[in-house]
Amino acid sequence: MKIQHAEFLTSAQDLENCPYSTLPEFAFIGRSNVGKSSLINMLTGQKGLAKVSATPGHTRLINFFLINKKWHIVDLPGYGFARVQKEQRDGFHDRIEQYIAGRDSLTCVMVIIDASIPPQKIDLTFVEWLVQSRISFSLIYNKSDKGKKEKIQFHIQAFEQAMKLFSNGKPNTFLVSAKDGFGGGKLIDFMRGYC
Ligand SMILES: Nc1nc2c(ncn2[C@@H]2O[C@H](COP(=O)(O)OP(=O)(O)OP(=O)(O)O)[C@@H](O)[C@H]2O)c(=O)[nH]1
Ligand SMILES: [Mg+2]
Repeated sequence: MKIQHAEFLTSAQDLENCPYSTLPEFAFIGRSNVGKSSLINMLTGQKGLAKVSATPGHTRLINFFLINKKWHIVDLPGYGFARVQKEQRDGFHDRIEQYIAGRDSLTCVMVIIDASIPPQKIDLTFVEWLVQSRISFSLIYNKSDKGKKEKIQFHIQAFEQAMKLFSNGKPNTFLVSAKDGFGGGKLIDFMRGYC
């Protein structure tokens, strides 16, 4: 199933300034440069919808997109960008955490993981926080086009293994590539299932 209609709605600095909504909402989050914005463009079929950058830390605001006039995708700033000043970085984290923990219409947090590299501590720490906070999330392994299939599978298994230290359950997982479109249909179907 494809997305027929997608439009940029608005940007917000923090939870307080997010638009009032009762529509189901899916927030895309992950390390800087993991491909959150690229993934949104791939899913919507609109290359320039979310801003993609070669410079990590590009997305600074909470960006809202209206999908098929029925649900929202939200592009969040990436976490763990070392070149952003520490004070500013912590501010980012606070604002993102407040949005995730406090947004009533948030249906599912879509955690984007780079499957082309081994598990990163910062991703595991974030996922652990979601588990402890009892926030509903899915894992989206991106960049499946980058490297051999065996290596990608090895990284995914290692991530799942590491998660066992703090979680009994197994979240929904998806393997995708924002670059070549792999897995996009399944991800859209999953989100549409809530709408
Ligand atoms: N090979 C490959 N490259 C990708 C994929 N997804 C994104 N990229 C590249 O990764 C870089 C970062 O992509 P963005 O979409 O800007 O990443 P982001 O997570 O939104 O980054 P921030 O907004 O800085 O947090 C770009 O150069 C993309 O072209 C993918 O699936 N495969
Ligand atoms: Mg981005």
